Amino acid sequence: MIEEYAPKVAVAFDQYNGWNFNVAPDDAGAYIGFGALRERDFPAHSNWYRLDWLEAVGIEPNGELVNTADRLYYTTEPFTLDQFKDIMIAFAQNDPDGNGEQDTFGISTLLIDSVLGAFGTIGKFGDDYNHYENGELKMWYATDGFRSYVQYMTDLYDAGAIDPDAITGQSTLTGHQKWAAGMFGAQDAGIVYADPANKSFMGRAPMNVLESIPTAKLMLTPFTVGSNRKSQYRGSVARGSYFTNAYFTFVGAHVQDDKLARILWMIDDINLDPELSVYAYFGEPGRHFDWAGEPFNSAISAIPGKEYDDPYKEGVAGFDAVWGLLDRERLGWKPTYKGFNEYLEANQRDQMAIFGRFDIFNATDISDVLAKYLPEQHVIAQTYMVEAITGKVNIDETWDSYLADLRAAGYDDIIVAYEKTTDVRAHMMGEGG
Ligand SMILES: [Ca+2]
Repeated sequence: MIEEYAPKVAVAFDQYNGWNFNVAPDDAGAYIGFGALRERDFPAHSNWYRLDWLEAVGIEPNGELVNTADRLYYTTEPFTLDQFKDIMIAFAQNDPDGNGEQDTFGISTLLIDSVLGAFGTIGKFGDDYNHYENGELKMWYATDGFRSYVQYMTDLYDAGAIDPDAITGQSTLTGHQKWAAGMFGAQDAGIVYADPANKSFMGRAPMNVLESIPTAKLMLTPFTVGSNRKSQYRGSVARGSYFTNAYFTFVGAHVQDDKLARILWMIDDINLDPELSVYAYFGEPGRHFDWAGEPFNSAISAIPGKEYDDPYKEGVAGFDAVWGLLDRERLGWKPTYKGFNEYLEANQRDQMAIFGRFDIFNATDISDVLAKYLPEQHVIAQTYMVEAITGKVNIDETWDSYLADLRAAGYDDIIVAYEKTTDVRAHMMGEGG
């Protein structure tokens, strides 16, 4: 019925593994929904730097520097880990803001994705990836990559390049306020924020510093690369719906076929017919929104001068105006970062994914196991990370006992439970698993 009454959905299923993903567990030939497991085939985040600070400390970007808007740039080549360390130390020690005081930091976090990725692992507390390392399934905080990361961060800490509030986890200022005040000079953030026309983005980091400091310049780069010239991007695998509407559409199991045909037809058109889907999501062009460029081939923008009660909810600001439709080639990217995104798509695709195991079909007890053990795992890993980075413990001497502490707190049970879930890469490649 999907092929007959929802042909555009059928094409999407062909493209995104849907025929494999949505199979009803106990009913051959039946489908339970419109979900997808999609490899996100483009990086959504980049390194953001204060370019005026790089200029002040005399560090040249790699690759070609491209100006996309007033005081907004991207460069086509990432920095290496060695360069990143030099930048962080210079930002802390060489007075990049020129006020004569040593009062700035490189970063304001202990966990910076782009550096963790350069060491070959991804994850954070609350977003706990697992992946294979040398054939062994591990939680991210137990990998050799994490160990190397923590070792690297000790040098940044020694040089005063890390905001000490990141160590204590406490501050009177938010990260957004610190960035706006020019207290640190590099962070990871979404490429999507690089949009001066978007007021909600201008009100938060990283863009807010362009308004608070008139001489500030920002530069995006691809994620820092490790010794093998590779990085990894967190958020590589997305599980969800193909379509915003279908995500909220539930159809009774016993609905008659003639009604189901009409439901499928509506889902097909509202989501995948270009004109109808634009109308359903954003309203009428010229009345509710403007095209940023050519109709159906550019991003959604607010109408200049029009008062919106809430531009975000009305779909002309924020993520929805960018990510709203399946076909992001057609509607996706604001002109300010289109070039950067195209560069990343062409050059960084193979650096996207570390696939581990995931309970795609909600068919194992992994969520119970995680609920039982993860809070204590977080305490152990977070404490170790802080103590190692600040030099309270020697990593070479304590790494094995750290792993033993994790094991004593349920680590092996987590791995055993994950081993029963689906191997994501094998599944996406149609190999079962
Ligand atoms: Ca200073």
